[in-house]
Amino acid sequence: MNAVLAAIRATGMRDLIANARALIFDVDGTLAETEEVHRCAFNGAFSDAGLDWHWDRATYGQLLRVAGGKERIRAFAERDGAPSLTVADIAELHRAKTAHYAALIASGGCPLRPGVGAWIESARRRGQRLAIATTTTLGNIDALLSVALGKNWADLFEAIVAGDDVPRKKPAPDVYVEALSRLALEPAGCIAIEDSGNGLVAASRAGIPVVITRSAYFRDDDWTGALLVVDDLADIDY
Ligand code: XBP
Ligand code: MG
Repeated sequence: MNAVLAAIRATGMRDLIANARALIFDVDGTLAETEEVHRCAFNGAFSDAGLDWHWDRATYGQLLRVAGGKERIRAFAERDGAPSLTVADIAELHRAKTAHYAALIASGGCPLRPGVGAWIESARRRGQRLAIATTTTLGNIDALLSVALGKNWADLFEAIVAGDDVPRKKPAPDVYVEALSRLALEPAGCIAIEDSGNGLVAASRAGIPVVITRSAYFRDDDWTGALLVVDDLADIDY
């Protein structure tokens, strides 16, 4: 057994996770490392629209502090001094981006991160309830999980809350509050699994204990208040 695993077992965290009433998963960066696919999808939409925009990794890493693709485009447009984009323009750009994302996922897929499949399987064995609370769209979740978990992926999750289902995106708690409402559960008995500082704040504001699985774009975020921080869910066998 590796040292991380032994330490986690010693802390009793493993039992805490195993006994949680529900596990509420974030999607991007948590279930799979999707942000590079999102970045390529944004650039594909900009190119199709004849915009001379190209988000490299450094730029995208900064823009990722803004949750939501439409909000991210707006933030960049304003930074880039292109205020002429209307709400409809941005919505159209985001629709095109979402189509690119689905095509990229369908053509190459994006595998689940290490340990995610095992956690879902363990939860099912235990009869533990599962939910999703994400900033992205239901279409993007379907594109990703249809490949990663099969066409009946949605049957695994009792509640699936996407970014546009609620008034405010992360770090606001809205998606987590809505997920708890649909599960009819109190926050303290659940566990949220997240990869970003925004996600940690969102779940914490909803009163849910958070396990952080660090992802490529958010490795050095502030994890103050997290129950546990690991590199991968595979570090915790429960
Ligand atoms: C991460 C996000 C999303 C994605 C892009 O969501 O902030 O905006 O980067 O997807 P999560 P959209 O809460 O799952 O980490 O373009 O559909 O917003
Ligand atoms: Mg995330």
